[in-house]
Amino acid sequence: LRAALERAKAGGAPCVGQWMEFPGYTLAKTIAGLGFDWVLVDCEHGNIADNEMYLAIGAIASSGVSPIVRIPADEPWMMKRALDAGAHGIMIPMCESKEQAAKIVNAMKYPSDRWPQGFRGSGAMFAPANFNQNGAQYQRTANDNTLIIVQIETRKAVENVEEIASTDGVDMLFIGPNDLAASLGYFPFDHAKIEEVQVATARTLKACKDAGKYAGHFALSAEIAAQRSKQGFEFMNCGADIVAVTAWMAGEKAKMEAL
Ligand code: 3PY
Repeated sequence: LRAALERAKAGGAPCVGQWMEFPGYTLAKTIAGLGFDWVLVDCEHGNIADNEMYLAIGAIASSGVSPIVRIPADEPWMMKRALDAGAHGIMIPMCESKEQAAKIVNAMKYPSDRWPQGFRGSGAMFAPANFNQNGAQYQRTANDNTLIIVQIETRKAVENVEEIASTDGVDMLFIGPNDLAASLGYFPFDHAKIEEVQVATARTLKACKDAGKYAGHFALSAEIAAQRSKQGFEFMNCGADIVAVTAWMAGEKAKMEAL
């Protein structure tokens, strides 16, 4: 995952993935088999319970693709479960301050010389296999290998974005444009057309560049993802399973009715 992000940062192909809202080993395997850099298992808004998260992570990692889990909130126990299941990266919604970002980082790091404040508990039984490692190798390298992604999606987050970006251990800031628009007082789905949202987006991107952090943006199509890539974002999805299923099936239904 870090190699794909570095490729994107160096001006190569963006680090692109897909978004899973449905549960299922076979669905995860099918999406990962399409050859994305990553697939995100959305445990914030998706219908994905704990055991289904485990299955999806295993399916994605065994396809040579990086599983990323979005947890519902910045709860250390949720980070621990997703990390222990073998996620290569964790996305945390609604990060609003440097203090919150630092707490997130500490929860995701094993205590070590580099991370004396780290408080992740040892006991990752299943994660090593999803990194093709044994337990000791995983224990030694997890702090460096697992990606910490915080979401910028509120007015307060944007006000503090330079400080959040400068937080040691935060790897990426990822814009949730719908929540950001809502927090700024607009209808979420109109985010692309709203100047204030785009100004906040540009400020977040600049904060990432200045702090040497990766920048990510939510996108539900290749066109939008490519636009964000041109703007300087390294990491974006280009769709979601629920959107693919409903758009395609509704389209076929409409065609059928017209035949
Ligand atoms: C948003 O658009 O607010 C997101 O977090 C993407 O799911």
